[in-house]
Amino acid sequence: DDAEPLLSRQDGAVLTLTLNRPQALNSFNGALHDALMSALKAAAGDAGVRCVVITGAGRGFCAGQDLSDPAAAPDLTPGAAPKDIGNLIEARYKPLAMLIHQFPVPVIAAVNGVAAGAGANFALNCDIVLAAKSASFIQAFSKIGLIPDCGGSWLLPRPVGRANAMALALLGDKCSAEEAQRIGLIWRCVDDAALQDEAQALAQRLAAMPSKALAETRRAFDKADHMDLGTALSMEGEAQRRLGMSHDYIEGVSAFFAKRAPTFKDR
Ligand code: T3D
Repeated sequence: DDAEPLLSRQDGAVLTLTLNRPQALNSFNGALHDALMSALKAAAGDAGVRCVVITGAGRGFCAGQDLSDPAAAPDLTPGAAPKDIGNLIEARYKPLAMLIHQFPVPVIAAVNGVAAGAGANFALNCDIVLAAKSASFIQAFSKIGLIPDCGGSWLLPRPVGRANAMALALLGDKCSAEEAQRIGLIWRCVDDAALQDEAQALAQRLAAMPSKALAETRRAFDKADHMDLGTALSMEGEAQRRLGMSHDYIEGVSAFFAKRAPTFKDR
């Protein structure tokens, strides 16, 4: 149904991917999943990309799984056999979530409108979530008899605590961007008209920073979640050992003493 389910634009080292199924609030069908995975995989292997911005076309960001996609939707004919949708999670959502989780450069979600179901958790899995004030986040799963997927069980309780996470997931109510910022679910929200410019400015800033260190920071935060302080300190030492041997560290320190802007290139 879509000519181009994903739009792609590169400005310098910033790649912007726009989910482009506005008639269905950019919900995921097979074509969008395929296009997104291949664009992200290509960007991960492209030294010319140092930050990715993901946003949505039209009034929504992403309404999660396209519930009319025959590959995923239940057969609504009375008496029809239930469908195994577990495979869809393994085949589509898990690889997408893991790719972003391990991405070599920062990924920003510029949430321009409603983010529901897997669309909300897809956004929350990005490194920085910037949202328009009119945007919202909905854990829509409970309304259709499912659990939060696309990483929701892992991503939700961490930043907002169990009490907030449980209410969001069980009730499936709309959480406004301002409320999402207040409870720490997202980094911040901005005026609607400023969203794309702010996201691009942030992306250009991150693109000029030492990508390898930024990716190691994400990795360290996630690993430290399961560690005691002593183990975390050792893990930090290992990361500093790796980063200390990198071009970027030498460049960063040289630039500091030379009082000039650094040119980072590791990835
Ligand atoms: O196989 C599996 O299902 C497993 C995978 C699960 C992962 C998941 O993501 S499960 C959760 C799926 N998503 C949802 O349940 C959200 C469904 N959508 C909504 O609840 C509402 O659309 C919103 C709250 C997001 C927005 O409401 P509103 O009033 O602003 O817009 P609307 O009128 O409901 O939607 C606009 C159009 O987009 C509409 O089409 P129409 O009537 O204009 O032709 C609507 O049907 C379509 N649309 C919205 N969400 C989806 C969708 N079409 C297909 N799939 C959707 N998820």
